[in-house]
Formats: sequence, structure tokens, C-alpha cells
Amino acid sequence: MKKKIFSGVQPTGNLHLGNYLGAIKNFVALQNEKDNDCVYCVVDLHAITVKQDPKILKDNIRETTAAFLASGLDYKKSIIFNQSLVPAHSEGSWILGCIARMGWLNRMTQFKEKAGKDKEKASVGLYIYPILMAADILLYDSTHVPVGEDQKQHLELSRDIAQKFNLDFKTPDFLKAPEPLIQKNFARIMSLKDGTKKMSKSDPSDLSRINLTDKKDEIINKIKKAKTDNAALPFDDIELNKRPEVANLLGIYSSLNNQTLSKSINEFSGKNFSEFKHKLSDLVVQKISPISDEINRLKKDNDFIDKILKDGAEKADKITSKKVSEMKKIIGF
Ligand code: AQP
Repeated sequence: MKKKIFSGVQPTGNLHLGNYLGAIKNFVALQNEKDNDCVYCVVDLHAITVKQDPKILKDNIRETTAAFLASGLDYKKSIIFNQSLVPAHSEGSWILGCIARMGWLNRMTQFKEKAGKDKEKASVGLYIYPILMAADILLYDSTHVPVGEDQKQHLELSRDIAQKFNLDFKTPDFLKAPEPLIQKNFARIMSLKDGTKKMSKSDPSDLSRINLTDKKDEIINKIKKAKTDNAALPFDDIELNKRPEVANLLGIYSSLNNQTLSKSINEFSGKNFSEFKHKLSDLVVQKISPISDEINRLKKDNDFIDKILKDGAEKADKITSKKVSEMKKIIGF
């Protein structure tokens, strides 16, 4: 069956190894599978659910696009654009917001995590973020959505919204319930400073993540300073599971090397960290430096990036404006 893929990344700066291994690397693999139609979006409307500096936001939209291209996304094969250029995303989101129920949104754990203790001060946009995400996905009749584990709940909400719309208006199959595509292995890369917290753009410590724009010496330094313990590397996964930081570093090594975790455990069992970290640094530099160099090269050519986004938005607009028009007809406008 032909797969229709949709996914997005927020232009909130500091794109990191977690975004690459948990999402973008997979976007590239899906793009290169025969017969897939892929849409990859820089979700700038999602980014403004928390405060953004306008100048920095603009730079981040271009940098995220540059990271897509530098990682192997091809604008001739995939539709690449930024969400705010395509009005149907906002319009569809309003309509779907009238379908979704408050009780459904109240269960979203990401809102609780991101809003923190003072949820009265969180933006309404942050609360209704999953509805915009549902519009993003449903407007393209997406069949599969590659996301990190943390987004699974939002995807289930998209399915519920699609089903309720179809049921309310007696239009079975008008909105297609999408399937999540969650990587089986290494779906969540953790902070280099705390193996129980995910690697995140907004972590105040730059040492907690490897940014896709880090230079070679920064990568080496961050891996050198990554938290570990005093014991030698473990002999099996039972022992590994008790040591989250070690599990994370071995996971990064395995994922970048496209090999199983057990192969990496065998390769390093009983060895000391300086030897392992040395090999890990070499591998990260080998895989990430070409991406980082290409991002930095593309960042100098704003016209090129803007043209890709504009062309991609035109293609996206054709698909989504048609779907929104059909939606409007169905609901009686
Ligand atoms: N640590 C991670 N490991 C694996 N996958 C990850 N993703 C994010 N962090 C990790 C996946 O990357 C995609 C794009 O994420 P996003 O930028 O849209 O939003 P996010 O998940 O909120 O990313 P961050 O880094 O955690 O940002 P902040 O700090 O702003 O919250 C998604 O598919 C995500 O699962």
C-alpha cells in the first residue's frame, strides 16, 4: 500500500542528536522507500505556543530547514515547507477544535509537563497544540506519522478527532485515522547529563545535548563530560538497564552505527569508559560533522532556503485547501 507520510519539527533552535536519531534519520529512510509520499513540515505555528523572539524564530525556521536538507531530505522527493505559509493548517485546526472534546485534551500529558505547576499562565495555544497537530496530519490524508514515543498520545487524539468527525457528519473515511510509526529501537535519546531525562532543545545546559551544529571539538568535549559511573562497561542488558547513562551512550553508538545494542554490549563489555568514549566521539564526529558543515553552508544562503519553503508551501497549499473546502461543505458552510 502507498504510504502517505506526514511529520514535523518545531523551529525552536538547538536541533540535537535526539531529533536526528529519533525523527529526522527516519524521515530520510521513509522518503527513500519506494512509493511513499512524504510531507515534512517546519511547524512554526506550534513553536509560538511558547514565547519566541521574532528574529530568532525566523533564523530557526531556516536552520531547521537546513538541517532537514543536510540530513538527506530532498525537496524534489518530499514536500518541505513551513506551516505558517499554508493557511489551511490554521483553518482546519479551528474546525477540528470544535470536534475535539475538552476531556480529551485534559488528558494530554505533554501539556501537563510543558505547562508545569503554573498552568494558568500557559498559553491557550499550548493547550490546543494537539488539535493543530491533528489538522496537520489529517489534511494530507496521512496514513503514517513518524514520531517519537512522546507524541504517541497526540496521535491517538488525531485518530479520535478523525473518527468523531466522520461519525458526526456521517462521512465514513473522509478523515483517515493515521498510524504512528515509532522506532522500535533507540526511540528516545536521553540527556548526556541525566540518563532519565530526554535530550531536549530547551534544556538550559548545552552539555546535555549534542547539537546538529556543534563543531568537532565541542562534540568531543561533550562526550568526554557525559555522565557515566566508575564501573567498567556492562556484560549484559540486565546490568545495562540499571545504568541509564551508560545505556543511553551505548544506544547512541548502536543507532549511529546501525547495529543492535547487544552487538555494542559485546564490543565494549569489561572495557573502561575512556576507550568507549573515544570510539563514540569518533563515530559521532564522523556522522554529525558532515551534517553540521552542510547546515552551516546552507545557512549562508537564505534565498535558496526561502525558495524551497515557498515552493513546498505551494504544493502543500494545493492539497490542503482542497481538503478544507470539502470539510467546509460537509459542515454546512
Ligand atoms: N530526545 C529525543 N529522542 C528521540 N526523539 C526525540 N525527539 C525530540 N527529542 C527527542 C523527536 O524529534 C521530533 C521533533 O521534535 P520537536 O522539535 O517537534 O519537539 P520536541 O519533541 O518538543 O523536541 P524537544 O527537543 O524536546 O524540544 P523542547 O525542549 O522544546 O521540548 C519529534 O518526533 C520528537 O519526538
